[in-house]
Formats: sequence, structure tokens, C-alpha cells
Amino acid sequence: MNGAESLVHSLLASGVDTCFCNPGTSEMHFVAALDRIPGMHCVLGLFEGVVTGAADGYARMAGKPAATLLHCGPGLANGLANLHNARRASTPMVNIVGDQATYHRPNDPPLTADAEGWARGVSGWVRTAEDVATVGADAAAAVQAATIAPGQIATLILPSDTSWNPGGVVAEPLPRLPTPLAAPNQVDDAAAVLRRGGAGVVLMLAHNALTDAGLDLAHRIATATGCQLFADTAGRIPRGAGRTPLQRVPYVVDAAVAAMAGTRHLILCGARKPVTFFAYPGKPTTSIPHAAEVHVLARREQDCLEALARLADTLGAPQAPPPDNGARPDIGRGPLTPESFAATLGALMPEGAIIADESITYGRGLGPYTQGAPRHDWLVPTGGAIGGGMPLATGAAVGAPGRRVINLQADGSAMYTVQSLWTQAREQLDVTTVLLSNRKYQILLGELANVGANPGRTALEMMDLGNPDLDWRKLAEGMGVEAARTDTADGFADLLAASLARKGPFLIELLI
Ligand SMILES: Cc1ncc(C[n+]2csc(CCOP(=O)(O)OP(=O)(O)O)c2C)c(N)n1
Repeated sequence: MNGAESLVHSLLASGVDTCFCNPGTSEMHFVAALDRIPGMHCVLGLFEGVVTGAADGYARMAGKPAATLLHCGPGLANGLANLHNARRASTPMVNIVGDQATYHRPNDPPLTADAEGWARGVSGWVRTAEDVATVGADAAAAVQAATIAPGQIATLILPSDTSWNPGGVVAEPLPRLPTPLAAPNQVDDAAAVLRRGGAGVVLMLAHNALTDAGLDLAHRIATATGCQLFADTAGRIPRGAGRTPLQRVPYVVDAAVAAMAGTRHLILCGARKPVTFFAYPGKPTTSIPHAAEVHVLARREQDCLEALARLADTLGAPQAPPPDNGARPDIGRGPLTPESFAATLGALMPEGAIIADESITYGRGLGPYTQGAPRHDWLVPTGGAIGGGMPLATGAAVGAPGRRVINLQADGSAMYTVQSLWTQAREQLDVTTVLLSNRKYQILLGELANVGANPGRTALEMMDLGNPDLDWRKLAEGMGVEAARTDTADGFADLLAASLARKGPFLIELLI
């Protein structure tokens, strides 16, 4: 058995059975091993940003890490932005990065780069395999590291001779490391705040508090005390009928400050204290008032769900009647607007839908329209690096077969990782892409004004995607995905309904 074979066997033994790949010469033995050893689902991405973003989407839905296969430092570097998004979502992931043979590296061949250095900025665990005999053990350690709560990226760099040399040893899976519990005083402090009355108290949830069990507990606590419930920017937010609705801190600073204005106490359950995306001249950088007190019910690496359960018990919060999320909206008719678009989505999205939301400006009003829709999960590119949406949708469809993925996708962001469509076609994934074609970087037009800059011709041209116009039907069809275009609310409703009734990927170019 060579090192590559021991690596594949060890990954499978540790429960990693899906690998998003973009290989090169130094990974040929790994690819050959994938061929010989059954059980690993290999998915090709035609750019590394697709590979890493898809591994992120997969893990968010499957609840376990995928592996990626990346080619040397530059291949890893191409995938960094979506690794950044995955890191901000605390997504578990195991990167396998092929590299020069140990004895060839000193010759400084062209693809030699500081792969470890590039990996370190996004990974919680980095190791370069040094010996064929321990490659299997390295793989098991990588999986163990990736699954440390709340989840992190583990990167194993694999010199090609550790891959092809004989003497590989399959490693047994390592136990999952226990998640520390919140200390008693963390729970007691939160309970004391809530006992004084929930008005002005915000409970902000993240990680495993954002599960059905966590939402039920939070609903009990909120019903008993009157506190408000918020979700932190998170990898996956469960939503829809019967589930406690959570507020989100808006992106726009003034709206964020307004949303949090009444906060006297902020209780963090795995969440970060909310800060604005950027600083703007003369504006605050945190959305909560300065006088608000911050309490930590659970730190991100602690068991947030368990802390929430102890808090509910300490408060004696009884079972509460199910939340009323309001009725599902009717299909949006009349002119095509963000509201009619949102209403149609809320009216038609099926039970179990997965929404991969990179709608940027056009989707800001989606929350209330989709709250009463059947149960679904909401995924966003958590790190603000655009180009995450299409890969997330692709990986989510691999990680949750049988569920329909709806990718709400702004056009500018789509162009970063448009190759995702090809993977969707090849894997025949059930993804409906709603391509929101405004032919501009609309958000940046707003940002230009927010920073107080003057919109001159050159500045405006840097935010204009027209001249030439992108033809999304041709782009999609050129990658094997059927597509149709519409610029009306009725047309959107018809196309969305039709796409949901079929198998495989479909793209709706919505001229907005
Ligand atoms: C990796 C990365 N590159 C660039 C940016 C800066 N950026 C933020 S939003 C944006 C444009 C988004 O345009 P689009 O996706 O078309 O959405 P719209 O604003 O039109 O709704 C850009 C370039 C970023 N956030 N991340």
C-alpha cells in the first residue's frame, strides 16, 4: 500500500467519504488511489474557489467534513477566499494539498510556494506529511482537528513522495474531542439578567444553538422572559413554519444601529459581539449602544446548545406554544420588485428547501416573506468574500441529496465562481439558480455614497457590469445547465415553479 492509498482508506475510516477535487501532477497518486478504492464520492470543480466553497456547503448540510484535493500552494491560494468564508462559518473541512516531493523541493521548481503559510491564515490545523508510514495517521488527526467544536479547517500538505512511496499504514479513526461546557457562572449570569426582565435583552445564537433543539430552547426562554432572539452570521440557519424566527443584524450601518438601539444587555451564545462590516467616517463600528452590557452564556468553542438547555432549566422556562410565523405569502404579481420577488419565493419554495443566498442588494427584504414558508435552511457566504454563493449551492446539493437548493445569486458575485454551474450539470444536482441580473455592482454604488466619495465617470465604470452585457442563458447553457430569461414577476413565478418540478439544475436569468 502506498501513502496515497493509506490516506484514502484512513479518510474513509474517519467518515470522510466526499472529496471535492481539482488535481495536478503532484496529486496523481492520490487520484489513482481514489480510483482503486471504492467509497469516496469525487466531485470535480473547475476552479479551486468552487472546490473549497462546495466543501463548505457540503459540510454545512451533511454535518461532517468533506475533503478537498488542491494542487500545490497556488491551487490552495485560488481557493482561499472561500476557505475564508468557511472559516468564518466554523465549517469543518479537510484540505489535502499536494506538493513537491521532499527531495525535489530544495531545487525550487516552479510550483514551489509557501503552501503552509497560505494555509495557516484560514486553517486551525496545518501539517506537512513527512513520512509515508504516518500519512494515514496524519489524515485521522486532520479529521479529528476539523471536528473540534464548533468546526475548523484542517490542511494536510502532502509531498508527492509521501504519496507514492510504499509503506502506507491505515489509521483508525481518532475519537471526537469533547466539547467544553460553559462554566456555571456563565449560565447564572445570563439567568440573572433575564430574571430582571427581558425588555432590552438580546440573546444572540450561533453554532449548535442554531438547530431545531436550540431554537426550541430559545423560544421557551424568549416566551418566559420577553427577550429578543437574534442569529449571528452563521453557517446554517434553520427557518420556516413552526420554527422560532430569529432576527438578523442588517448589513447597512444605520439600519443595524436602529435594529439594536434598544439593547441594554446582549447575551452571546457562541456568537460574536456584532460589529459593522466596515468603518465609515463619523459612524459607529458596533451596532449595539455603548452602554449595553455584554454577557457570554457560551463561548464559541463551548457547547452552546447545552448552555442554552441549562439556561432554560435555571429559568424554569416552561414549554411554549409553537411560534406563529404568519401565513405564507401569495405569489407576487404586478411589477417585478424586490417585494414581488420575495413573495414568489416565499409562496413556492418547497419543504426542505436549502437557500444559498448571495443575493446582495436585491434580497434584503427576503426575511419576512419566507418566514412562514415550509421548513428550510438558509446559507450565506459568512465571511463577506463574494463568489461563495454558487459553490455553496453546489456543495449543499451534494451534501443533502433529495432536497431542492435555490441559489439566489447576484450577477457580479456569480462571475467569480461561475464554473460551479458545470459541476451542477455534471453531477445533475437539484439546484435552481435565480440569477439576479442588474448588470452592476449595485452595493458599491451605495458604498461610494456612504464613504462620502464623489461619483465620477471612472468610479462609476468600475461598478458597471454592462458593455458588454453578460448573457446568462448562454453562459449556463455553455456549461450544460438549461436556462431561461424573464423580466416580469409572472414570468419569474412560472419559471421558478417549473424548475422546482424538475430534476437537475436550472438557471433563471431575472433581469431586475
Ligand atoms: C472576494 C471579494 N472581492 C470583492 C469584494 C467587494 N465587493 C463587495 S460587493 C461587490 C459587488 C457585488 O455585486 P453583485 O454581486 O452584482 O451584487 P449587487 O450589489 O449588484 O446586488 C464587490 C465587488 C468582496 N466583498 N469580496
